Amino acid sequence: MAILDILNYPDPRLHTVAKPVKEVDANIRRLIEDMAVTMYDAPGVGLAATQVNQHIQLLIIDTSETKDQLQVFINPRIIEKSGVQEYEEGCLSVPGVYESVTRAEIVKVEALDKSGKKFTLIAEGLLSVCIQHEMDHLLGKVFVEYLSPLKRNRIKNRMLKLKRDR
Ligand code: GNR
Ligand code: NI
Repeated sequence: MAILDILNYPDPRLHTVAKPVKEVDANIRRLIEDMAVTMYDAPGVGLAATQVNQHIQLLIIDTSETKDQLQVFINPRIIEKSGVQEYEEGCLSVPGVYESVTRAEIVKVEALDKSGKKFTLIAEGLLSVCIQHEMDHLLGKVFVEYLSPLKRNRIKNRMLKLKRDR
């Protein structure tokens, strides 16, 4: 098990569109393990493969209080969504930034689990937000792209300055 490096905004690799996973094999299972320790270490409630520079359709989420309820989504598809909710979002790729984003309230998702078995899930609240946030990563989209250009530029410049000063 290894803690992986997380790409930081505005790294252009965060805008890569992820490809479908062809087979849930030992390599994928090792990546899931490494992503899980990386997410729990950060700590975060979700992580997309894109953020660890692996451009495949894989994301993990654990919104439980006890941090022992890992959910794995491979090749996820949103097949229904309804309502709207606003949530103060953060992102491990944009450390220290929390901004309100409007998304669907409820999503119905179809995906493969870590054994390659298809499942369907209806999610609301933080889990729904997380699924949408992580699926955006797989499309090469970071949550700050929902903000105004002014806010986004301020965040971009702050991130670049942080990187310079490191
Ligand atoms: O840890 C995370 N917290 C969070 C809070 C509100 C909305 C979305 C998230 S996801 C984020 C981890 C992350 O960056 N996943 O891509
Ligand atoms: Ni994120």
